[in-house]
Amino acid sequence: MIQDFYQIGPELKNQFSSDSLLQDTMARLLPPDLVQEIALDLARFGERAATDIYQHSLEAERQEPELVSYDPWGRRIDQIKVSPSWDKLKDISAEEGLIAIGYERKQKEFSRLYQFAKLYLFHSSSAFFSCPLAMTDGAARAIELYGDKNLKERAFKNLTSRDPRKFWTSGQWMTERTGGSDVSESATIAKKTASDKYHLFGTKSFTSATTSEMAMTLARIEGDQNPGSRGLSLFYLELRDQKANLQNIKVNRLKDKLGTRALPTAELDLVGTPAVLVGGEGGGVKKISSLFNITRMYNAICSLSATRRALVLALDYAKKRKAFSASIIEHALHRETLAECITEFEGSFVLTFELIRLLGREECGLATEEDKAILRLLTPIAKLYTAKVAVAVTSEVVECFGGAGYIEDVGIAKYLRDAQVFSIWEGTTNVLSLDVLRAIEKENALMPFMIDMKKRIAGLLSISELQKPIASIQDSLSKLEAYLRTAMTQDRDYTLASSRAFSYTLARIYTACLLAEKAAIEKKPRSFYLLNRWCEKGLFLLKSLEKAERELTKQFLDSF
Ligand code: MFK
Repeated sequence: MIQDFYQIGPELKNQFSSDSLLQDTMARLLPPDLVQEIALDLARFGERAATDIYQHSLEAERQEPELVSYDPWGRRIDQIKVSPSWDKLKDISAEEGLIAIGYERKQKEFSRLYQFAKLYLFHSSSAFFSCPLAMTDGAARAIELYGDKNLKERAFKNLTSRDPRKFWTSGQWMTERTGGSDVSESATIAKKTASDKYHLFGTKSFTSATTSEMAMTLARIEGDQNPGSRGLSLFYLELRDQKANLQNIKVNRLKDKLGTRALPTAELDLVGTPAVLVGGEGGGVKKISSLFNITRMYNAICSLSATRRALVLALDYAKKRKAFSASIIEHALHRETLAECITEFEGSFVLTFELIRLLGREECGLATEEDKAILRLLTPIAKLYTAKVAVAVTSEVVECFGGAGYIEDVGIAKYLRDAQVFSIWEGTTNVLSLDVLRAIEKENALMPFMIDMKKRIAGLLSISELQKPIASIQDSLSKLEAYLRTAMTQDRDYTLASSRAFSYTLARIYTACLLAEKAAIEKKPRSFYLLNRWCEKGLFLLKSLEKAERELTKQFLDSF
């Protein structure tokens, strides 16, 4: 008999009301009256993220951006055409205050938590409009810190506007042909025309959000003798003149990317583009780090959003899809697989929201020196960790859907393609691991970080359910201290070669401390279970990479 049988696809629900982790986190980190105040807005927005906003993202992905280089008469116009839905996502971003909330600071130090909760709901239904928003937010922060009166009155106001007619997005143009990691090789030259006015000449090879109104970029002022990144300065530019023509910018092509296909990412030539120096000459990398530290936080929140979206769909499907005479959720092995993914997701969620909590405190002048150092160190840690979780989990979720997951119109495969950008954009895992060392070496961030971990677990041994995981955390902390003592006796390459495992170890132990603290407050069996699972997977991941060991690695690679 031919069976009239069709699989039932997964279903998207209100993205806030169906997310108990987000609701609990808001309740844990915000005062009750504020939670009450914002919960309605989050629930309303969560519904939109599952309905009209989501539909716009699908439409934007169906109609990919296109570069029109010439008009019918052969004039070079370099217009990037995007879908009306992409434009609509921009309007929605303004109306919903997706940037504004963070700068109006009506919720004081909790504004960032509120804003990032909305961004978390938005990202997976935004076709990566979250990427221009990340750079917009970063640009607003850089201008807030380094901009003059003019920039604050013009650019900053537009970047943080709730009015779609006034709202601007910003690009962040750092990457040149020499690469995205080693920015010191940047070759763009700035020729001075008047006091802080310049013209830029060079090539920027990855400029996402090229449809933005403005950009922040790096260039070397003509005649500057400082080598490498020391000689780079930070510039602000507006892409178009009053007639909407590009200002001495040539768009050479749009990138044909693995994912993020609705997002226009271009290669540009700057051929005398007018620009304004921001924050004085030199120190450009330091200044633009205020921007990319924000985009790295967006990377973390968007990684979490994508991870959750994929997991929710996989769970929904697992309840409906039958195989071997039962729903696949009934199969013990499938349950184990999903539980492992959820553990990684929830751990990195707690880690990232702690980072955002600290950001809010810092921007409202409430952070202690220790908080600031921890914020600096947690930024690369959360970015690198959440990105890898997103890639691993979305890959597993494709597998959860079997062959259907591998088919484009089912809509699952794109989560994996899109997730791959998280561990590249705004710094690869290795670049971020080196930034962890930079934070420790330049900002002395390790000591407050270690003290903070110990403080969080102090006294928790008295709770019987926590005895085993706390013992495991303490053991890992002792091993970490032993590693640090050894590292001090070794050469520089020892520290460098270990820096990824070191960063992972910091992520895993710090998260374990946060989960322990949370479990102690909540006293729910589920919270104890999550903590145990997190700890059992392992917290200390470092191994000895002494000179002889590294020599073997070298020979191993040479013989490949
Ligand atoms: C969403 C879809 C996207 C679509 C597709 C996109 C595909 C990907 C395209 C890309 O290319 S993404 C790549 C983007 N690039 C980056 O994120 C930069 C990666 N590289 C780094 O982060 C390097 O580590 C860095 C450029 C920072 C190295 O620069 P330097 O100048 O060799 O480092 P140095 O000398 O250590 O730092 C200069 C100053 O900046 C120091 O301060 P001082 O001048 O006071 O000494 C540092 O402390 C400071 N600094 C560096 N990183 C910092 C920082 N300060 C605070 N926070 C940080 N993160």
